[in-house]
Amino acid sequence: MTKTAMRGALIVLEGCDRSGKTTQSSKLVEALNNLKIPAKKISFPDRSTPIGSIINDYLSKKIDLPDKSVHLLFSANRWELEPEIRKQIEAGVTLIVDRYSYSGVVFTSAKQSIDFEWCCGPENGLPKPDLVMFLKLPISDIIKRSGFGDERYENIEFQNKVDKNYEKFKTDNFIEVDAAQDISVLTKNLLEQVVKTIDSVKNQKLDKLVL
Ligand code: 2DT
Repeated sequence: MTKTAMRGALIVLEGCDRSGKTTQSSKLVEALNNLKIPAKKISFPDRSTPIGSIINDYLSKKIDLPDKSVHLLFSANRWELEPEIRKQIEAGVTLIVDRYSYSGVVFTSAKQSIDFEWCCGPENGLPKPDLVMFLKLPISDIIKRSGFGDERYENIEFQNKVDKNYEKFKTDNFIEVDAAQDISVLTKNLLEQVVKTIDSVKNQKLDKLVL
């Protein structure tokens, strides 16, 4: 990266299952590209890698794994993409990330007897998102959305715990957005935040995550 080049932003969408993250991240990339802003989408877990394939087997209940071991696999799945994330951001590409370290921590720590602090450890040092948008939807709405119940973790009791755990992350660059809005209105509102962030971080260094 030359001294004058501007970096892209690292933007994360978080929320409970079926809150609309995947739809919105695709729509955001499309909207940014329409504005001639280079942007790409990535998703965690990335099920296309060897580690991601084990995670996929675990989520689809083909295999069982000890809780701490699967937590470390989710984290390793992010670390295996870390060089690519840095490369893209430095090349001026904005990345819209569907789930990140926050999902890692809130899901594992919703399990019994797994300490929140322990869950944060392996995430520290990853690229720090410039903005995290938490798509908030009442659990009663989430369970009505199609597909809920097919994979591991997709039950009301667990999603309630996950929802509560997200509260622990609400700091300055972690904002909550009402996900019950009309899809295109929601995209417009998210896009506004993303464009503002891209502009405000373009000359800043990409930080390291500390949870
Ligand atoms: P998707 O339905 O979004 O593919 O997520 N999960 C995800 C974790 O437990 N730890 C993590 O680090 C990540 C990224 C959340 C699949 C499920 O995997 C959970 C739901």
